[in-house]
Formats: sequence, structure tokens, C-alpha cells
Amino acid sequence: MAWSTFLALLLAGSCGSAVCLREYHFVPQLMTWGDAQAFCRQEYTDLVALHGAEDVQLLLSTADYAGSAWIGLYNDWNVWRWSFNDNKSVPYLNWNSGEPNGVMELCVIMYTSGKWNDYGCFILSPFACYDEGAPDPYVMVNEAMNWTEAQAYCRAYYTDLVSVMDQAENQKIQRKVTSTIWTGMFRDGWKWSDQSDRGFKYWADNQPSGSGKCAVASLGYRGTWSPDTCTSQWPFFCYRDVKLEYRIKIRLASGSSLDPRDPGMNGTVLLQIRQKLQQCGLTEDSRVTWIEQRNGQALQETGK
Ligand SMILES: [Ca+2]
Repeated sequence: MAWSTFLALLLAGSCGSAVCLREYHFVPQLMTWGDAQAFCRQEYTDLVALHGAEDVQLLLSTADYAGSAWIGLYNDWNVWRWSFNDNKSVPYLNWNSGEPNGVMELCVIMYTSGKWNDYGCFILSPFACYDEGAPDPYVMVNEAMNWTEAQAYCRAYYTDLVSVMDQAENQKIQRKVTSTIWTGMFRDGWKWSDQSDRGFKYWADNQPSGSGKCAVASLGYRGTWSPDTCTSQWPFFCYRDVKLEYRIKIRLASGSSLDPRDPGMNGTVLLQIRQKLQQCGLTEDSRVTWIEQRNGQALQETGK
């Protein structure tokens, strides 16, 4: 006897691999970035998000247009994060008078007064690391590094750059500060409207600069990105995820060690199929399920 069954494989959601299809749509109407975002979310999925050279090529081939157009990239300007546990909120701020004031100042230093200033991340400065679990967890490092180097140093030798959750902690750190130091605080920076992030950047030369907090792609310049004022009016690109559904029929030979009457068997086989498909590029947001037949069973005995 043999057993046959139907397996439905649903490929859906946002993904960057070859198995997922994504449509780009060029909208020639002039809109602000915010209006364009609302339009895309209503008519499609969102403003376009670009995660690699293939996405840029697809964008360039979508429109017969050589000007600038909004993409989904924007600068989440007033959102601050701590390097340590960077998904946590920032409950306490202790800015020096007149700060934060920097258009391109994305990282935060602490003065000997304990007050903070947003500062260019490339500037070389001593820094403070956090050593979780140590009796005195605040470690001053008197080597001058830029913020990224300081973060890597603290993560290699301690836990992370120091973070400050309240006034009492700020005072503990301040007592040890003998010169200006990097803290672990940074601006959240450029993000995609759909909140996807794979680290791909395609800025034009010497960008991002200036005070613009929304990004255009310049189609006449290979699709490279530049910041612009969000209230400027440009045409724009939306995307739509295309959901694919495959139905696969598999046949189990009677000599198989699997017993179709074992209630755990369907789950075991499904897991193995999913693992196999993941090796072939199936993404996390895809679903693999059995399709039940009319009698409520996935597996059907088919005879010889
Ligand atoms: Ca500043």
C-alpha cells in the first residue's frame, strides 16, 4: 500500500531571496514624503525598501524617468538608543544647555560636569565601558577612539559602552570622569518605512549630508540616494509583496519507516521538509502546512 498527501507551501511576506517576488510601482504624482508613504500603504504595501544591488536594478528598470523620486528611507531624527540593549527605551536624558544641536552629530559624549552633548561619531575621544556583573561596572578607558572603535573595544573586553538609565547612575559615572568621554548613546538614524533593515546603503558621493531627513533616489545617477527636506514634492516608488502558493504532492512508499497512523508523524515530516527548503533559500516568513482532504486527514491511503 502507499500513502499520498498534499502539502501546501506558502511563500509570502518581505524577503530578499530569489523565491520571493516583489513588485515595484512608480507613481508619477508629486507628493511630500509623508503623503507618498500614506499613498503606498493604502494602494500597495509601503514605500519601496532597497536591500541590495538587484533591488536598485529593479528600481531603475521600473520607471522611464531620470529625475529624483522618494524611496522609503527616512531619518528617525529624535530617537535615541543605547548601544547596550539597544531595543530598550531611553528613560533619562541629561543634555547640556543648547544640546542636542547637531545635524550630523549622531553619537553622545559626557562632559566632566556629567552633562551630555551630541557629537560627531568620527571624533577621537576616551570612553567608558560597562562591565556587567563587576563590583564596579564603570570602566574608564583613556585611549582616544572614534565611537564605533570604542564600541568594538568595550564589546571585546567588557560588555558594551556605558549606558545611563537614571540620575543616580549618571552621578556614579560622572565621579570617575576626568575628561570628555563617549557614552553608548546614539541617534537611531536612517531607517526604511517598512522597518526592514539589511544594512545595505547606496548613498551618492559625500552623502548623507545637510539637514534633509527623507531620501530620494536619483535615477539619472544610477539610482544613488541623497537626503532631502521631507516636505519637498517628488514622484515616488511603492512596492507590493507578491504571495506565492505552491501545492506539492508527496508519496510515501509502504516500506517507509514512517507510520502514517502515528499522530506525530505529520509534524515530523513537515519539519524535515521545512529544513530542506530552508537550505534552498526558503525564508523565515514563509509557511509550510498540510492540506487536509475531505475526510479531515492529510494522508490518504491509495493502494498499490
Ligand atoms: Ca552637539
